[in-house]
Amino acid sequence: MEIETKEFRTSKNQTGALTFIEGCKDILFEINRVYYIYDVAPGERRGFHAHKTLEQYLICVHGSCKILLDNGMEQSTVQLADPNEGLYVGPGTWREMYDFSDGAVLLVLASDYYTEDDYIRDYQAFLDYVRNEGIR
Ligand code: T46
Repeated sequence: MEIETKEFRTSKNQTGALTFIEGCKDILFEINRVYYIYDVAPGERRGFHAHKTLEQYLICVHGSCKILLDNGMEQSTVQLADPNEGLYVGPGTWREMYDFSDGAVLLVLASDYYTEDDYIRDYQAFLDYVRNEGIR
């Protein structure tokens, strides 16, 4: 399946690095929520859901982690290990996050507020959803 990553603009010099992300320029959806995942214990796996409408960019701003994406027909795995790389995850995509390195921080820019109604947390329900909605 097609994976959409984006390299955000970064200023680097001898004093360090600074990555910047601007609404409407770098991210085409309106950013309504930011959250971050950290302190993930070794071997833990998170996610196991899809969203009906939510769009997100996932950025591992410290350390590394892997993301499994599944569109109901195909799966792909991406390693995020660069703080200026964003992975787009759109609606109708099952995701699992795993292999978090020690101290990893996964930052997420989301198009909407949190609502449990937007989640599909059962894999068979996800398969039915993408087939019925004609997403894939
Ligand atoms: C996603 C992946 C990448 C809130 O109350 N507000 C929030 O904004 C979020 C994101 C979560 N929560 C609550 C819901 C659960 O009781 O925090 C708890 C943990 O959430 P969840 O188990 O959904 O976390 P992950 O890491 O499995 O998934 C999260 C996002 O929920 C999800 O949208 O795409 O990160």
